Amino acid sequence: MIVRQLKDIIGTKNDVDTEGWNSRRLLLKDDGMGYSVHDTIIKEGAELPMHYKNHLEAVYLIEGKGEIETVADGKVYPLEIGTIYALDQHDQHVLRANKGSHMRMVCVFNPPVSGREVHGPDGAYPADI
Ligand code: 9YT
Repeated sequence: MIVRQLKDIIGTKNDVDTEGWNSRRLLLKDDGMGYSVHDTIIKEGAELPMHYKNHLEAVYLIEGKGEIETVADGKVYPLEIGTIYALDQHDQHVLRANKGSHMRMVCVFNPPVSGREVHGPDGAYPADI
């Protein structure tokens, strides 16, 4: 069994901090679960265009407020605590944290993230690295 605590991940290589988000990877590909689980902070006021062409991602909001826009149809969905969204169509999207509010989200990726990915110019993570 794997037992981990967020406090043991903070400040390690599995704590990935970028301009718009900070992803603490709780479970990764090498853990062998078939998915990865991340505790992610979307920073206050951030606007993040993303397109996970090679992954399915589900995201559950546990702190803060914001919105998500699906690029194909321009629909905007408010995000508040208790909202889950699942990018079941590999939906191209823009994630926004409200001004004055970060968002904290539990993210699950299938296939799992290895921890070595960076977003490409197209907003995707590469497949299976
Ligand atoms: C919610 C989201 O897509 N955030 C970007 C970072 C990503 N979740 C990651 O690698 O943890």
